[in-house]
Amino acid sequence: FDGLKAQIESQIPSEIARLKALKTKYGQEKVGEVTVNMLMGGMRGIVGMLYETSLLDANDGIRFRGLTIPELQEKLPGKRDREPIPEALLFLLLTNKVPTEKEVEALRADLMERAEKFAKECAMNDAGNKSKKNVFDALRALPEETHPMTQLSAACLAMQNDSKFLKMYASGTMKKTEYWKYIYEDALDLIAKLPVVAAYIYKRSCVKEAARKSSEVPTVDASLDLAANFSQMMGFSSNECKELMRLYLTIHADHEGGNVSAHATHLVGSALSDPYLSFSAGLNGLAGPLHGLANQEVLKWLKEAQVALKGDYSAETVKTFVENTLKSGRVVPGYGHAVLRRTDPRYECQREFALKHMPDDEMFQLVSRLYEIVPDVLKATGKVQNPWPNVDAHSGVLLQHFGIKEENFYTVMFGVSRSIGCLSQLILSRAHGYAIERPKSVTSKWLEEKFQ
Ligand code: FAM
Repeated sequence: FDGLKAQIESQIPSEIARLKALKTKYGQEKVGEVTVNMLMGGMRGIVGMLYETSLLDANDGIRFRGLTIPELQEKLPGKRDREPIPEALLFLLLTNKVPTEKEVEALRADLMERAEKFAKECAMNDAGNKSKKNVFDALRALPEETHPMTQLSAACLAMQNDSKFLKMYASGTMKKTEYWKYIYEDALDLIAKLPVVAAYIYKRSCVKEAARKSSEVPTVDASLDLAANFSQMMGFSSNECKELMRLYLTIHADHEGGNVSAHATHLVGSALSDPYLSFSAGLNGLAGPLHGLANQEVLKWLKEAQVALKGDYSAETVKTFVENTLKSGRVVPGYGHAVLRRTDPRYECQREFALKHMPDDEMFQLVSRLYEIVPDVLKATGKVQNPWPNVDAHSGVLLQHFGIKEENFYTVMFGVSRSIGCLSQLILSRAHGYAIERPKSVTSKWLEEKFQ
């Protein structure tokens, strides 16, 4: 299947010409100013990179190639029920075009073929030729209690041996204009392999009951879509859970370029590191509690609240619980955002999913109650820029409901999804010849000398 690759290729000349014209015409124009506050505040608000696949507006929320989440839900083809499938989003991100049903199906089949081939080869490897190690051997060598995110990132590195870009670069025969083709192959391989590796990590390390545990290479059902197969490999075959996985993998895929995981992937990739190296770096950033790990933190916190509140979700009691969290020096996980200044649309669509599929779930009711209370408590601190919930405030409660109760796995699912956005941009960055990143840093002494 080369429909998608051919479409990307056909767009490259006009995209490069467009970027060149932008540079020629506006190369000397200013896009903003940098204050010392911005410099010292984590580069907040500095316009400093090109990132085509999505754009975040403080008030409108995220747009994937111009489309909001409700628009994705409406317009992307390939749906099994109501939610879009991530294959359709991947096509959109790479081509800036809503694909046809046929195009989505072809991409789905391509990804599932890659996944199946990978899983079969590794399983055969396990059964037969023990001298040829594979990524699952690398994971088995890690202690079972190693954090699942560390395992996922290590797995990316362990799979780097398979990088086609790496081999071509080392051969010295690849032209610069061809880089993207091998990055594309690696990226699609990686997007296909990650759910298999993640399901393996789940069953080996996260699941506690002996009956659900396994250290076998998962079996891929290539007739399914990527998300449904992921859910099934983890041991959840209900249609509702598959539908949740489609929503989950779609909405976590991309959030413009400056967030830690996207930026880390982009930065490392700019040194021509292959997708395995680059995305492993992104995952390491996603594993931080202020970024992707927040979904794990939220669940822990909700469980703490359940114990402390003993079913009393009255406004006063919940408010005191939230205030105590702040008093203990912790952040309220799942609330706040560096860019957004409203309730995250990714929160809203998960809330809709909950209202449709599990309105009576007790933990969902707690989450809803917190939504009424937390913003005012955060506003009262006088320093929180955005008191509204983000994506992580809701995802865990949905997963719990459908049986995915092991919260230390949640960020791994985020990572599986994030590969779709980060790696799409990585392909485009190489296709359009982006430069290596090298911003200027200064010392505090330099700043003092400049302004004193
Ligand atoms: N609870 C308590 N304090 C908070 C807060 C929260 N949820 N959000 C922000 N603040 C504090 C923040 O710590 C800072 O305090 P200091 O000045 O004492 O350091 C102050 O408010 C101003 O911060 P800000 O400008 O509003 O936010 P930042 O842009 O610095 O940080 C976040 C953004 C996301 C790191 C921050 O809101 C936070 O820590 N939230 C909780 C963790 C979380 O949910 N992260 C997930 C973000 C998510 F969308 C993702 O990446 N998956």
